[in-house]
Amino acid sequence: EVDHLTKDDSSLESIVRRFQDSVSVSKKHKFWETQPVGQFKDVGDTSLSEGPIEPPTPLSEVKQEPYNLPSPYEWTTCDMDSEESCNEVYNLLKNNYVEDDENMFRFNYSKEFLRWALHPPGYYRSWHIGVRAKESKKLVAFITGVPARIRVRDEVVKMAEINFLCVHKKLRSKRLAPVMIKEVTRRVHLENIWQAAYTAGVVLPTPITTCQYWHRSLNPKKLIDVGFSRLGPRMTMSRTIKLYKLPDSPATPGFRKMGLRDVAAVTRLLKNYLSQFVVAPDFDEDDVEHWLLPTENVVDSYLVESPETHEITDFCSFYTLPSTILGNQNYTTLKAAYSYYNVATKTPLLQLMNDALIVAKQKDFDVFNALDVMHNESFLKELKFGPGDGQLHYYLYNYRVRQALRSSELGLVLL
Ligand code: MYA
Repeated sequence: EVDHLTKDDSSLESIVRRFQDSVSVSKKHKFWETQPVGQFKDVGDTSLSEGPIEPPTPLSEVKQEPYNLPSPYEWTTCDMDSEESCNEVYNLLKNNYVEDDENMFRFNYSKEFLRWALHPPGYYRSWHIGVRAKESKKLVAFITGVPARIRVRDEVVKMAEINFLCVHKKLRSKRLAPVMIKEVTRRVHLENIWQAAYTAGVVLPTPITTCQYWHRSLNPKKLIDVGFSRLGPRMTMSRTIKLYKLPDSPATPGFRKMGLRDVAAVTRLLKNYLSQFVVAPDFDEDDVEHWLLPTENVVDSYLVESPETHEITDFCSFYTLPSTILGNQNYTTLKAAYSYYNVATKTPLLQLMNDALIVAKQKDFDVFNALDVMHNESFLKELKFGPGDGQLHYYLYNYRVRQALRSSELGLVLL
């Protein structure tokens, strides 16, 4: 599986993958060809206008019963407040979710993270969908949606963000995924929502943009030992450790953790910053409180409060997503921080992000990852990030964008 867990670029493999992606536009997509998404045949057709591909249908015309599953399986709604359901989901994903191209690492989203990701303001429990084996009652597949307002140019559109699509390894290639996608679509429609946003490591019809992950080593020795990165040419371990060394504490005066009292100021900063991107979330204070207020081992946010004026001028954040290291004698877990939303109005973005690296190092992360979205390109190389070996494609469902965006025109980070 090629998906959005990437590690340092290993050039031959990534050349092969880029070649495969370039021919994949001619591949048949028996399912995706039937869906209201931009089709490969329409790429470059400027007569097609931007916006919804299909109009909404009256709610009474939305199918009232769930789609049929193959007879050994049944639908279940996963209540993430229940310790037992949350454990089942956690274990399904821990053992069957996204791996890198070479199957060395697998995402290991924590239970606290899953609860946070699935319980934003206005969430629907009915959008947390599981599939069980009827006989054993074992959870064998999962898909989720959460509501979001996403702006595309001047239009704010109610959407579902679809994530955590997972089919047990033993049940792959049986066309379960299309049934799950249709079922989540049906349940989103029942709430009178007709658009969705999602990301995937695979090429499907048709990405609105394609991003690359970049990785900044914080614990280079471990990263090399577990095969996440390699010693560069003409580099020794001790030179490598020195190269990635960081100061013990942040440099910017007034740099501190975000608190509840900062929600209004951070919302203002973020709204203003995100308004420049073609596609970005439309966050209100409730969203900011949920998505950006620090939650231990889930999301970290820092800001700069001017020591003189007490004005809040800059903001940075990252989320915690460890990966299981598959088959290593010495280590079981890779601790990774993922850059989330960052806004610099006074402190240079480079300095702000260097401070983010410093606090991530203090918190014992092994690596800091960032996509080349928003203004991230301006600090990646200088702060010694290296390009990853996989790509992340962004998609919208039932919404056409006239032309693919540059990754720097995207203001959206999905978990
Ligand atoms: S991305 C993360 C996806 N998960 C993983 O990579 C975990 C490991 N892999 C698996 O668990 C399975 O391989 C999955 C596929 C479940 C991915 N997004 O059942 P199949 C198409 C969309 O025989 P399996 C995330 O969570 C594939 O092209 N479609 O295959 C966002 C083919 O269709 P077509 C995908 O390998 C998810 C069909 O499925 C993906 O057993 C967003 C094959 O089905 C993928 N990542 O299972 C979902 N992978 O023939 C879309 C394969 O046409 C949401 N496929 O090429 C759309 C919006 C819905 C809401 C709308 C509301 C209005």
